[in-house]
Amino acid sequence: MSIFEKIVAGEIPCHRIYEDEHVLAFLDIGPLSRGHCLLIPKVCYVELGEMPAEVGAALGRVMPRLCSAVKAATGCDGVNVLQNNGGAAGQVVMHVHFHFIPRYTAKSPHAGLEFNWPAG
Ligand code: IU
Repeated sequence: MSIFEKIVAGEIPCHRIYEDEHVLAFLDIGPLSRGHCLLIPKVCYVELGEMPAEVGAALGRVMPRLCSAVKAATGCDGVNVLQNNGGAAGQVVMHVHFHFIPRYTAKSPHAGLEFNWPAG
């Protein structure tokens, strides 16, 4: 069982944001910025290329609303959606997940943690 399957099963606690039959969104335990969350399929696929199209569709259906909800809830100025696919790309948890990372301008009253991606 992957660590994220344990989160889905409730064996490891998380702050749930959205859930349906196929997907779960929850706050990242090590946020890169305030409000950083993850969207995952409930069934474990290690890499995007292994995932059936219907699971991709289930994730895709949620993405627009999740992105809007993250913006509304955090008051951020932008959102990076990022998916590390494979160890060489920085994937650490081997269960497909999409990062939703709120970004704040330096002037934002909501700014908290910040990070420097993309580095260029
Ligand atoms: P990566 O794309 O595999 O590098 O990112 C894994 C993310 O999963 C990373 O941001 C972790 O903070 C996050 N995470 C989590 O939210 N809860 C956990 O129990 C574990 C990792 I382990």
